[in-house]
Amino acid sequence: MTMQPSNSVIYLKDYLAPAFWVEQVELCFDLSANQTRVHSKISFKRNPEREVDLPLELHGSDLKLISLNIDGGTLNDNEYLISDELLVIPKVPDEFVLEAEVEIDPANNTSLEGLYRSNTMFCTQCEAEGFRKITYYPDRPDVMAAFTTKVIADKDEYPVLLSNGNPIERGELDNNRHFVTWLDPFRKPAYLFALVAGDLQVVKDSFTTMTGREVALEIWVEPENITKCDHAMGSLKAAMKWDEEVYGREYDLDIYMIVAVNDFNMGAMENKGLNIFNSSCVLARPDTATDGAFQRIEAVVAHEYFHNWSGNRVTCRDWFQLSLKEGFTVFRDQSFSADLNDAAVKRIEDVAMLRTAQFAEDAGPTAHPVRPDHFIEISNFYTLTIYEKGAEIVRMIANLLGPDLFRKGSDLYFERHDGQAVTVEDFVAAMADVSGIDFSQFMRWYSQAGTPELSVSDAYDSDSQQYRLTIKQSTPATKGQEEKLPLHIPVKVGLLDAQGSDLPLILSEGEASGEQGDNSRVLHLRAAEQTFVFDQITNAPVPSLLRGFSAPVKLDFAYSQEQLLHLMRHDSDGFNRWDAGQRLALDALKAMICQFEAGHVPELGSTLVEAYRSLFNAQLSPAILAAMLALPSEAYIGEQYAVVPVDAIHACRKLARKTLAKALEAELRQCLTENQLPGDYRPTAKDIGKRCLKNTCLSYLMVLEHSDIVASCWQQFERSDNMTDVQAALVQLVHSNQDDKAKAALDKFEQEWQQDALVMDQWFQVQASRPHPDALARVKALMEHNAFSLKNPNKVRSLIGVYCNQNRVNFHSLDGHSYRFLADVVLELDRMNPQIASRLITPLTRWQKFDEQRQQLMQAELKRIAEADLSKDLFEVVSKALP
Ligand code: B3K
Ligand code: ZN
Repeated sequence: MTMQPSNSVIYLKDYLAPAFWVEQVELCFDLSANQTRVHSKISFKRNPEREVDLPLELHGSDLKLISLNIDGGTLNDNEYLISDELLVIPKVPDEFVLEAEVEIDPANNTSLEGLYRSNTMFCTQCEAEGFRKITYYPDRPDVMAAFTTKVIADKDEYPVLLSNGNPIERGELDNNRHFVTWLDPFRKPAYLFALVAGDLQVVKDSFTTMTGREVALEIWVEPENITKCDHAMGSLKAAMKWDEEVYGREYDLDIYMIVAVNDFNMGAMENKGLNIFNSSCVLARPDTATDGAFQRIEAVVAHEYFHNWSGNRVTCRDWFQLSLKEGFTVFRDQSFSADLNDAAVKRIEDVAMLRTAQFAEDAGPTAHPVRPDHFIEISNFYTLTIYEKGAEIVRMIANLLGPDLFRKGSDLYFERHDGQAVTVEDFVAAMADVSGIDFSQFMRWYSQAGTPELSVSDAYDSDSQQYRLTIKQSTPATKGQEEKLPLHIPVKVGLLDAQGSDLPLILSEGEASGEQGDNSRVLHLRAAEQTFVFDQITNAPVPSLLRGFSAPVKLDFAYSQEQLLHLMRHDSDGFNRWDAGQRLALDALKAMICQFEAGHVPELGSTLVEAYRSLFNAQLSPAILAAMLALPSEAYIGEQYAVVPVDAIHACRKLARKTLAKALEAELRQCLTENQLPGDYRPTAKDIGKRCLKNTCLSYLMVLEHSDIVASCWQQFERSDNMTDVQAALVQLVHSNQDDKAKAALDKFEQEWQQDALVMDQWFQVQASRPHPDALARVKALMEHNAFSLKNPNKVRSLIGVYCNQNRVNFHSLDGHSYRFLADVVLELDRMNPQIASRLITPLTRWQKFDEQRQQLMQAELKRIAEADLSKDLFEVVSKALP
């Protein structure tokens, strides 16, 4: 019988349906910090589609088996086998009830997977394979069952006892204990199981669904956080309404609960009826949370809610299909945020993140397809590729179908597969069935890793009045995937005339969607090289390519500065207006970097300065103006190079900001004054845009360090009633050369907020990203601060994650000290929390992007890590990253 050794590779092609289905699960938890007893009663039925006589194999890890019986008869030791990962019972009937009792130790569970403690509460995280740390079970998403869960605990310590579904019974027991029993009538895989117990308080509300059913909404938090739930509750109600209106999806249970916990590996978890959230993704009050946090909460609350259909009612057959639920749900939450806020700004933010971080992942040693075909540890695949590139694939499908057909397709998908565990093919089949579109070539998006590159050239012929666009596509080889085939890529284009107006597009060669004469058409690129011909073009146009970022690709076209300025001023596509500005800025920065590397003093050309100056009079919304005034990040600039010139990028970007600040001081000052917001804080798109613009201006002006600006920055820090403005001012003070002010601000902030874990995360972040040479020493010192703990993922991310990913000049310092530091931390962390360790190591795995000296230093640390006894998680990442 199969006993999988550790670190073995699991392949998609080996998928087999389970040998047994589960009809019904009854669980009883008797909670205690170190000795929780879990009793399970599971009815199994042999799957007639698998071979007869297969043994029963259940997953289980870190469990102490107390008792085991089948249909009431206790099993002898020789009737089952136990390894670190499995319980195997060779001989079982075709239908039977298995009862097991196990003991687990939540208080020493630092992996934050399975049942664990966060502060004084108990909570769970079961996705992807955490349920096996709770009891023996077929812990795979295609095994779905109805769960009844009884939770028993001390009445005073744990007055609140929650699980999935609806509460059906509660009562008192001996020894000051009580219990609540929950029934979840919807069949679900074990990864959606949840349990919470603690001394919690609740904010209650309700939602009336489209068919008039009343759903109780509850947000459970530790008592000190009770004033921070309003925004999440508002977001939840907005998400429920939006999903009814846009997708026709109604909530199904009588109650929907959210619980906030401090110790959490990810953002949140969509457990059926009982979402468990990282407190950072649910708690907000104007004085404690920034606009960014408010928006993230809105998005994450919606994301988890949307999973109730895209993930829970219709789930994944196996973990290779992870993007089936995650890509689709990210697309849904992006659309929701776009509808509630400024759609162009939302698209800009999402694409900026994708192009910076997902493209880097796709070009690195852990690159994988949106549907991977093998893994060692599935936790390593909750990636930007699965989530964000997965969402881009769904976006392309939605754009190919158009809104009405896409809605029909999603209705068909949900209806056809309600209650099932399905595959990416099932999703695409529903879309194909309603539209008649052939997706066979498009499916390669799911199986090919790497970012496709488009190289576009054009030619205008005044005699024939024809304009030709020739597009070549290629996808670079990635680890284990040398050969790439051409993809079906939707390229949305427009053509601008000399006045900046869109020309009607009449296509005489090439496949496109839309009507002849439209201002934008979507070209269907299928071959490695293809030419598209536009007729009746009376003058050479300026092409606006990849409008709205219609496909997740890199696009190269030899734009002249004049063409970019033209697009930046006139493009009817908001995204491409912004992108033209980014291209112009990148060109200017690259020129500076060249000068810097040649030993010259770099200078920012006047074209960019004047282009930025003109933005102030361009009638842009504050949010768009802020986005257009921001230079590409150091990370994104680095992405443009085969070998990242770390120091040159930092120096040149800083100098460019200074040049812009000097030249545009008057405009920046005026804009700063005009965008002050008197009155109460509101996290509306309009106000967020204004605050963002104002703080963008402030950050430019602070480069000049004029005393009046420093004084007003201090005043903003000291007097603002909202964290957005306080934090923006704090960053400027701490990152300036005004050491006294920086220290004073940090001390004051610490004094005020030392009791608030989430606000202290910001305090750590500001210091971790400070680009001064003492940064590493400071990070090390802060690890000793009593608000820091290596056991808390938010703290690790805020201090160490931010330092290693955002403080590039220091992290890549040629002494190699930061590489050594990260390796040491990762080794220590791997023994506590493998998921966090294997994520934190990411910047070291990107050694290919750096010069020889840095490569050697980074590789040496990876080798040192590889020699230790590692978790599966870290082993998989490090072994991929080693040369
Ligand atoms: N589905 C969860 C992810 C849990 C990952 C655990 N390793 C969050 C989300 O995407 O909604
Ligand atoms: Zn999700």
